[in-house]
Amino acid sequence: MGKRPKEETPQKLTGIVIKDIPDVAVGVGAVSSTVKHLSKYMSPAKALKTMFKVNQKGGFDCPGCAWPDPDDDRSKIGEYCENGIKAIAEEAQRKTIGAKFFKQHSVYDLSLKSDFELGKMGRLAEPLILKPGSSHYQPISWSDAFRTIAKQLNDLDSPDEAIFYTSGRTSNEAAFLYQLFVRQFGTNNLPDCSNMCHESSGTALSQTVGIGKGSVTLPDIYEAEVILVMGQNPGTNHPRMLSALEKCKENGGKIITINPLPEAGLMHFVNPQKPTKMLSGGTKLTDIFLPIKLNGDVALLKAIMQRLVKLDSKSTPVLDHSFIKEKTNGYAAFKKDLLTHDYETLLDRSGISNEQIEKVVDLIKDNTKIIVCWAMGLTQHVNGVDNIKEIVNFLLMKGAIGKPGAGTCPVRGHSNVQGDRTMGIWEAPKDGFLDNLEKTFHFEAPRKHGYAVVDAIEAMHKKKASVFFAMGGNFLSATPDTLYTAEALRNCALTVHVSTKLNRSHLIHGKTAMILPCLGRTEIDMQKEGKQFVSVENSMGIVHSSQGILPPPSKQLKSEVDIVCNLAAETLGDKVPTKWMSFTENYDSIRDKIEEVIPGFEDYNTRVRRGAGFYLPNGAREGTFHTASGKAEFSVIDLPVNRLLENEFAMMTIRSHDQYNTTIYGLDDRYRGIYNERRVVLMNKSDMAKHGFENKQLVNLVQQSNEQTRRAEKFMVVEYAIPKQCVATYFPEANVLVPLDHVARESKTPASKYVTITIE
Ligand SMILES: Nc1nc2c(c(=O)[nH]1)N[C@H]1C(S)=C(S)[C@@H](COP(=O)(O)OP(=O)(O)OC[C@H]3O[C@@H](n4cnc5c(=O)[nH]c(N)nc54)[C@H](O)[C@@H]3O)O[C@H]1N2
Ligand SMILES: Nc1nc2c(c(=O)[nH]1)N[C@H]1C(S)=C(S)[C@@H](COP(=O)(O)OP(=O)(O)OC[C@H]3O[C@@H](n4cnc5c(=O)[nH]c(N)nc54)[C@H](O)[C@@H]3O)O[C@H]1N2
Ligand SMILES: [Mo]
Repeated sequence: MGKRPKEETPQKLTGIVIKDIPDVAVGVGAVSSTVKHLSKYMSPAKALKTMFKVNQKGGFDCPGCAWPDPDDDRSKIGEYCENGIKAIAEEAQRKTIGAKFFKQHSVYDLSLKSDFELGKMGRLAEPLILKPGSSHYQPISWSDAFRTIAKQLNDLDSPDEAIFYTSGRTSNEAAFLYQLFVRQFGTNNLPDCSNMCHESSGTALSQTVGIGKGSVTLPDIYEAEVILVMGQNPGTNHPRMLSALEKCKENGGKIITINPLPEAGLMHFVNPQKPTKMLSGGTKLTDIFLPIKLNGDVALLKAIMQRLVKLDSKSTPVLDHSFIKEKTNGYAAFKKDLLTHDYETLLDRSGISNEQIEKVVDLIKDNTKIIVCWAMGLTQHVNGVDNIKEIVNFLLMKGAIGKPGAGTCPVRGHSNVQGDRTMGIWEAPKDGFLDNLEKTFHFEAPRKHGYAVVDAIEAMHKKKASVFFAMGGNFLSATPDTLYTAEALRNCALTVHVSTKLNRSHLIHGKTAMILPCLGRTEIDMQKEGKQFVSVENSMGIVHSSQGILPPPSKQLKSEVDIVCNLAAETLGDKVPTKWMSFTENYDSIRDKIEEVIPGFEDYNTRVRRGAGFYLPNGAREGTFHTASGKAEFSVIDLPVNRLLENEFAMMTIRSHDQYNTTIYGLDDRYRGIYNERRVVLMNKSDMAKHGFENKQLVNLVQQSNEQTRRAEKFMVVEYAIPKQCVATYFPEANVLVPLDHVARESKTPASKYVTITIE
């Protein structure tokens, strides 16, 4: 065994360049950046062919974000966006790494590379094993790999000693089979990236409006009178959303942006698909920008709602009283509590002035078609679930849900994270789902809830679990408390990753480790009965097909479906009646089973073949609330207390423009004017003066809790328009600072948007 691999991205600085923040997003800059990125990996002809097929009916679903495609009327050059193209280019690269590469590079050597460098090595080309005590990965045959994993699983004292993680790119078909395999094996240990992402939204929405998903469709966005965009940076993370917001504005809608940072994309947008707009300078998207303090959202919403309640009268109602009466529960208690809060305190906690709040209230009081969009800026807080419930309170008092142009819009991250949940990737499945699974597949499903992400890390750390299997993702770098998580993974007897690209989770491993290379979404999936397509569900609950078009970069790659079937057949043998290998021949057979188990998938194989796909049932969208009371629930939400000492900062960890979660496409954050460096900490000018920090000064970030100190060294201070005592760093470099137990109440989502640190 060689030296112990490094868990963190090495603390190498790459040479920062700071430029002015651009005042518009997308436009020519994005188009040229797109061409640059694609041509790094493929010929211009191939690049063009690929671009034409992105998010087209009959094409493949972009492996970037989960923003939906228009039902009709899709742009002829592909519903592409700059960052979608980067995601495709990253996957579609032809360079491969296999036996020879891993013979040359030890696991330790690879751990000295940055995440950016690891990603650039190429696509994983063949199955690999790292044997106990060995310093290098070496090839293993697929059959030996499956046999080794199956044996390890079957030797466990209890199925609950194995953990099966999922990232959110896995197709419906693969996800459905994967959860079936895991439950036939005997556990509900199915943590997923959703636990770190929109779990707070799911929890809050299920309790209040009876469905853990958003209620709006794209046409609703176009039709809305007011849209609030809270804690979200679509210019970088959901660029196609900007076109939808543009349409809303063209129809006379107004946009209120609530964010500690003036994110470029939201301020001003030049649609790359509208050349005339490009010449005229584009659209100003945000009408009112509220530079909120970190975690000031509950205070802000309370202030707005208090003003609305006080304005409301019999002669000039601003609230929807008939909706409140007929469709909701708990309004009286909610209102009583709301009015107890001191208005000045609310302003102070939010960091927003009375004048700005009056402007918002003016806009909202006479409108009823209101949508709130949100993402990680709201979910990743200790009070993440409360944040969402407070949004629901706000929509309910205005009657702004269950009708056109109004409702909830949690903007999902990974391209199929919502579909994976629908397919049963969940550590806390509902009994009804398990009942159907049992009936269809004739086995007894485990009923005890399994581990979510944070519990899974704890379990491995305490040696209560010893096999870790990941369907995609980069568990080590995506999770909090990197060093602790590394110890947890190192405690395992076996760690296995089904992956397309090399990442840090392959390097921090159990006694034995394996990498199983799989096809990407863009690639042709050829099986016994011909080319297969898969299906996915986007952020607005539309299920549609995705068909790869590129030849796979290596003959040895298997589809995720194929991998699950082989593993299940090898592990379960004849202990279950399911004919596992038959599913690989034609994925229609998987969809038939999904249809039997999950409501809303009637005629799946027919409907998924129709153009844009089909909508899943959504009660909240129709104004029917499947809660215990049959009504939408108001909630009484505590006002969060964000106490910071003089020398402390609240730190959020965010994404740059050149990354997809832990995959680093490049070192620039163009829309924030930061180039060629990721180890930065964005800080307010007056804080810099107060603490004597200069621009580009090197500092160490320190987090202290439960008598434990976490350190992230060598970060560069960058002066930025961010509220006082708030700082921002990039995920995943700063994940070492997020304590494992710093999670949202109820949803257990790591609170990585508010970590208290000091800076030295
Ligand atoms: N290109 C690209 N696309 C992606 C991803 C990617 O990494 N790259 N990731 C995908 C995934 S998995 C996800 S979940 C989404 C993530 O999409 P986002 O949620 O947009 O991503 P973050 O960078 O985490 O941005 C959070 C935003 O919230 C703001 N914020 C932070 N704290 C607060 C707060 O307390 N209150 C308010 N109001 N705002 C706050 C930040 O300033 C930032 O603008 O994007 C998806 N799409
Ligand atoms: N501090 C902090 N931490 C965070 C966040 C944050 O904002 N701040 N955000 C959280 C969020 S929202 C999320 S969703 C998680 C993301 O957590 P993950 O989903 O675990 O991480 P990714 O970086 O998206 O995973 C990338 C890896 O997936 C593999 N991959 C890519 N495509 C495929 C495919 O088609 N099939 C398979 N099998 N593998 C594939 C590649 O090997 C790649 O290296 O991180 C969370 N962590
Ligand atoms: Mo996410």
